[in-house]
Amino acid sequence: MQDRTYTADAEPGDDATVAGWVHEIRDLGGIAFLILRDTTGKIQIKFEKDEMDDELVETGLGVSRESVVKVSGAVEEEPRAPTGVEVTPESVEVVAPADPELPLDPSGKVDADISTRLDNRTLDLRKEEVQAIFEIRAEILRAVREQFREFDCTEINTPKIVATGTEGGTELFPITYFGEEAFMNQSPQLFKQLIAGSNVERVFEIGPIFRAEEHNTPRHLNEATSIDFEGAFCDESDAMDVAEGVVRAAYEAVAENCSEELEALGLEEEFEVPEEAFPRLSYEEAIERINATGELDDQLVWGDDLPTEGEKALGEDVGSHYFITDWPSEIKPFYIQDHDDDEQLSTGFDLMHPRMELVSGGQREHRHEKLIEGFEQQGLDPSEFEYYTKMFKYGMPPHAGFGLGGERLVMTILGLENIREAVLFPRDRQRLSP
Ligand code: ATP
Ligand code: AMO
Repeated sequence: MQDRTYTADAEPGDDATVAGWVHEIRDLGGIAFLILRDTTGKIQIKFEKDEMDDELVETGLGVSRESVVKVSGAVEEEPRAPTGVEVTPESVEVVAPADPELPLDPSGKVDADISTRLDNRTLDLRKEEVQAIFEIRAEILRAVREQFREFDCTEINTPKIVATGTEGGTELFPITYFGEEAFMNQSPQLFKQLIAGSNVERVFEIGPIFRAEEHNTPRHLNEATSIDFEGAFCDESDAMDVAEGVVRAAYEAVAENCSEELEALGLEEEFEVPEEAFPRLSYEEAIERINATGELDDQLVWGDDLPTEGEKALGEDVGSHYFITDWPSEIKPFYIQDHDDDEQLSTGFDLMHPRMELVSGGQREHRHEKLIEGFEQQGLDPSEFEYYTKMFKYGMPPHAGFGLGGERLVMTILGLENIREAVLFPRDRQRLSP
């Protein structure tokens, strides 16, 4: 908008036009204040009833909360104003009135449940602390991109409409593609491998994944943002180094560039960048340590997947991010390579935050024959994946990679209770709009 000054830039001595939402009107009798809010903050507009044009006062004080107004006037220093300055208006224009009945109170004085908030995201985002989450999310994604570039990776975009699934454990969303059965992609897994096997070698992607998981938990979405890495001539240990580097870069960027947002969230004191290297525990050590906590009713035995309560107990025991390596081959997908000296043991790893899993990855099976065997062992028909497997006949280097859940990263960095807080318009079993 022309001729508009952000509230944060309005300096004493300026003649400014500010525009934004009516945050609050405080009428003290002879004097009244309209607090106007925009993306940069708030500013006080002063109305002295006896000294100002009646129509101007009526417009300025008669407007409903959350209406959009445009105010022109002189900016003056005023120590009693919340930001130390105030505007004495010469004109007030109501640009867009708001219905006095609001479904949600953006001033935050009245709490709203998550469902009401998600139904009215525009109003919800007018709250400073909600906006802060999404500013921080944007900063995290910027830092992650930059870190991948420092790791010599090329950003790629792979299709989201696909012919086959890859992540056996979760369900697919089917769609019809010109009369043929197709699916929403669960992971860029096969595509990122196909590109790592070209001269591009090191790639990353930040994009949506779709999983028809029927459970309703605070840490699962049906549409999530996956941060994927794949690198040729890498092994699982290299992939773990990249995952750790990317997660650390995200924390560092928040500490460096988001102090105002952390303050809005009340986290400025407690926020910490992880200092120590993330320890690497083998799966075997992990189950021993979980069993030793005594938190589970039934002891875990080799081959069990880790139950949520087990992950929680281990997270409390370790007290920081940590990796779990050397998982049993049978609970990792076909594309993960086994160790040469022990076929029961895979190169798969997870990176855990004390609260939950953040990353899965591993070294990939790059030998054509072994890959075909892996499909068969997992009950998949390799002929359906020929577009993928055939490239393993034309010079496929050893390679490794991982997938990091973007919302889980934001959620764990900020200590959010519910993953839906980290997505503007979450998709879950109950929610398809907005
Ligand atoms: P992946 O599915 O790739 O292994 P993930 O992080 O999604 O990664 P988990 O979070 O371990 O995997 O997903 C399965 C877990 O979800 C199980 O450990 C199970 O205990 C838990 N779970 C499933 N349904 C529910 C539910 N209704 N409430 C709480 N936890 C659940
Ligand atoms: P995985 O299935 O473990 O691995 O997914 C990787 C990471 O993505 C996040 N994630 C989710 N976040 C929110 N809601 C969901 N429903 C959801 N599902 C997954 C988690 C998880 O750790 N192809 C492999 C990765 C690889 O090996 O490169 C994969 O998709 O943070």
